[in-house]
Amino acid sequence: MNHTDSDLSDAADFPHFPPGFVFGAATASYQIEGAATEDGRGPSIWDTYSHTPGKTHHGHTGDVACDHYHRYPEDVALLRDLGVDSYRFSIAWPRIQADGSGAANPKGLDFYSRLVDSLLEAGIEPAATLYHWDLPQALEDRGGWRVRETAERFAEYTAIVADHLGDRVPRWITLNEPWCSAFLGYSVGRHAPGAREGRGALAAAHHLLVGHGLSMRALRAAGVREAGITLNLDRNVPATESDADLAAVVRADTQHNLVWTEPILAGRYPATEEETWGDLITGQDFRLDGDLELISQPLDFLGINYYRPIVVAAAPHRESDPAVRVATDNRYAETDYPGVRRTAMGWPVVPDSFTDLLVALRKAYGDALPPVHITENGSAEHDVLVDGAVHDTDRISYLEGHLSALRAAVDAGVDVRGYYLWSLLDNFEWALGYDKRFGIVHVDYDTLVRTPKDSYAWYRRLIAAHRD
Ligand code: IFM
Repeated sequence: MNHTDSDLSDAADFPHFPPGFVFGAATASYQIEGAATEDGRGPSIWDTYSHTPGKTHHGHTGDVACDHYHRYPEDVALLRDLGVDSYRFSIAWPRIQADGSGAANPKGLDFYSRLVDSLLEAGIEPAATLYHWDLPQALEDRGGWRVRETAERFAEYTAIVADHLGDRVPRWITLNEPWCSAFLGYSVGRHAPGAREGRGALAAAHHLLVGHGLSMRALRAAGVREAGITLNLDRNVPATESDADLAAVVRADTQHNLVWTEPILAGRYPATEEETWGDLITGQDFRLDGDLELISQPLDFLGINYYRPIVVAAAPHRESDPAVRVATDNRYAETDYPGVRRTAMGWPVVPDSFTDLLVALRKAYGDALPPVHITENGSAEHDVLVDGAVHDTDRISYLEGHLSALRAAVDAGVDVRGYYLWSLLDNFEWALGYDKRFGIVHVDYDTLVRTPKDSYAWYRRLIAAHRD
């Protein structure tokens, strides 16, 4: 360690959580693993997308990433020294089934088996996400999430993995942030597979929900301890109190939040979907009888990823582009949060909105809201590595603010059971490549050397303060 713990704020200042609260750190397969063509891994939509010229920052790909596939023992040692209770990672579907169907690839299963065993040896509970966006390309070639078959294949893949690891992995997450898969992937086109469609994106959203339901069934059949889903829910704030801006917030809430929370938590489609999507959602043929029952089966927990609020303002409607209408309707825009610091992503730092989001969710769903795990929260900052140290005070202050805000939500009656910091390592930030650093451990992408940042020591002390 290149810093002293005494450089950092006192444990008495740390936000405190109830006994049993889970502290964790999170990563995802394509963002850290590398080894993209090794041991029978097939191509995913992110391999295709990142290798397509112009799609990612400087053409970056996940071919090597943090080389976690080979260096996982070092990363598990970092987690052990950090003192986390749990580590959230994702499983790359194309390592298990190269083309998304059929027999399992034993080498792919072995990798996750070794990872899980080494976590357990280090006293860390594994938390596995089954889908963090790396869809086998072969399934995309057959329609991807636009078609129900992908949801059915996802259930088969879930069964294989749960059969193999279900006895050792206590916490399972079906999907990570289906909003990004459906809308960034099939409507805005900024994520793989890079499609720009209207109805296709809405069909993808529905089939992701169906895939979640089928995957939950497979996890139950395998007898896993806890199963849930992770949503990136937005706190949409109106730019003004004008009717137009308030109506834009209703649409933004529908497009980002209600499209998931209504079917999953309440077993219904959003009442505001027609005013939001108009003829794109009416008369659709992808919803089948029984789907809502499947999608709304009870969860053991709801995972929530939260980073920033969004200011929503009515903006001119571009009828000509149904793809954009689906995800954003082009009627809301992110406007400035004056006087607020922004992270390296340009995201405003407003911790109170984290409390507001959680309290509003509890109010909206009452006892139908299952216990919550914050499965991601963190910030990308303009880190500099000097003399073997990264003094990332901005990240520490972001984390301090958001953990205090989380504590306020707990005090307000939201049943929050855990917090997973995003991210353990600097990693491949999707279309932004390696330009944005979210890690509490710095990764030198030339040498792959890991260097814990000051935020790592801060988080370690916070966790230790809960053990006393
Ligand atoms: O890096 C991503 C992660 O894969 C999903 N949630 C948001 C993070 C930061 O953008």
